[in-house]
Amino acid sequence: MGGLRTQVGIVGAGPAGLLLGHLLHLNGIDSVIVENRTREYVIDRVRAGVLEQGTVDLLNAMGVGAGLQREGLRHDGLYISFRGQRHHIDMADLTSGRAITVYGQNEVVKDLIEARVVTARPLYFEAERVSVEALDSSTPVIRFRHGDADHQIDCDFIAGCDGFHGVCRPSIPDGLLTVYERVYPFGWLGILAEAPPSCDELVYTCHERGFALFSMRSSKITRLYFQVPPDEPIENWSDDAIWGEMLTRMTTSDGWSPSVGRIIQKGVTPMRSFVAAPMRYGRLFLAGDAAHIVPPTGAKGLNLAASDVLVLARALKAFYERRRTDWLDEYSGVCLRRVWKAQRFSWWMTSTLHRSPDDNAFDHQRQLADLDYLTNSRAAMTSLAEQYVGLPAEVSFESVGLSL
Ligand code: FAS
Ligand code: PHB
Repeated sequence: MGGLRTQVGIVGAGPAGLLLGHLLHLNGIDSVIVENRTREYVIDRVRAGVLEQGTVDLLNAMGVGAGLQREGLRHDGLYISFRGQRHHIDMADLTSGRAITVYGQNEVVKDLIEARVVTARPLYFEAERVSVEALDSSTPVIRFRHGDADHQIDCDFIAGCDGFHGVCRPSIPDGLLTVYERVYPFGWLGILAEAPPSCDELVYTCHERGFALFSMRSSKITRLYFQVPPDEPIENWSDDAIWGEMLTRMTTSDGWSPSVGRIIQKGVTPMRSFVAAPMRYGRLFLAGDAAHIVPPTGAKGLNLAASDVLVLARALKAFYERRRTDWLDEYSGVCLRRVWKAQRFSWWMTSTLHRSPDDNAFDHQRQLADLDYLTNSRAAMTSLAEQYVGLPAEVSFESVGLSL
């Protein structure tokens, strides 16, 4: 049995766990990261693609922004398309210069893993039978098997960054968490395609056949989605059928349509809104998808994970430097305030742009009127823009020893 000791044990090497590990490293705080998948699986997993201004600033301030600066695509605006017409929303103009950057989550994860390796701090992949215990004691424990050895890590704190299906949230005794959930009656069929982007910014489409989204990863790779029933088998969709549906929903009367190319990845993602509160139990702190899930329509998932760990890193730094515990006690409340705003925004984007099976003709006309108002009102466009590029951070970069 390998006995390890660390200040912060981190379960999960997704964006939340890796970002936290590096923020703690930059503040001289020790951590061990335990991940149950392989390094390749974690890197190749296709997920988010949109980074808020604040997440971009954080990655740069942490010194892990080289890839982002080299390959990230800054977008000052986006399009909302309905009734066969694209309407541009100039987010940078409406938010005094703030913007989003399109940079694949897998690239973010790859950059953070490389940074972790450079720090030589422990990062275990392919950990089996991971469990957490003694969460309400002063020495919580992570147990796992790695190779043919069992390991125990004695920690001061555990960060549960193990996503929605992880072990940390379910380890909190029953009855102590309040769960808020809405499961949507549709999912997204998403593809990666070898096709150069035919538009320089994202296009969100509300079509009578349902939602569709044009996004990208690079000057050669596009990422596209359309709405399907939640349990739709991907086998039902040949590549030709997928392109047929994409073009039907997205083509606009000015002749714009996504360029077609070889599909290199496809899958169906169910959609839900989920919040578990509080985001703390004893010495266990939940961050990212372990505590909350948003439908991807608002592109908030990855960005919320980043803002959670920024708040957690500040609290842990204050504890180790000044034995302050008030920020640890405030962690859940501070994060949930931002989480609920992102939940509201993601629900609104989802409800406004998707066709719900029990919607009737009145609902569709109301949606179109909502979009008509949105794209003709500076006030409404400003509201969307400021939420899409990301509301100001809850805590300052200085409070975690960073400067922009
Ligand atoms: P993650 O799920 O990314 O990471 C958790 C890590 O913990 C994983 O590596 C997992 O393998 C590991 N783990 C799980 N159980 C464990 C255990 N028992 N022991 C050890 N490790 C364990 N968000 C957007 O903003 N835009 C998008 O387009 C978008 N697309 C998405 C598409 C899909 C299919 C999914 C599922 C999510 C998408 N999201 C999107 C949301 C996504 O970006 C998440 O918000 C983001 O990955 C959250 O990061 P983490 O909290 O680190 O969780
Ligand atoms: C993506 O690029 O994968 C993406 C962009 C915006 C979203 C969701 C996904 O809302």
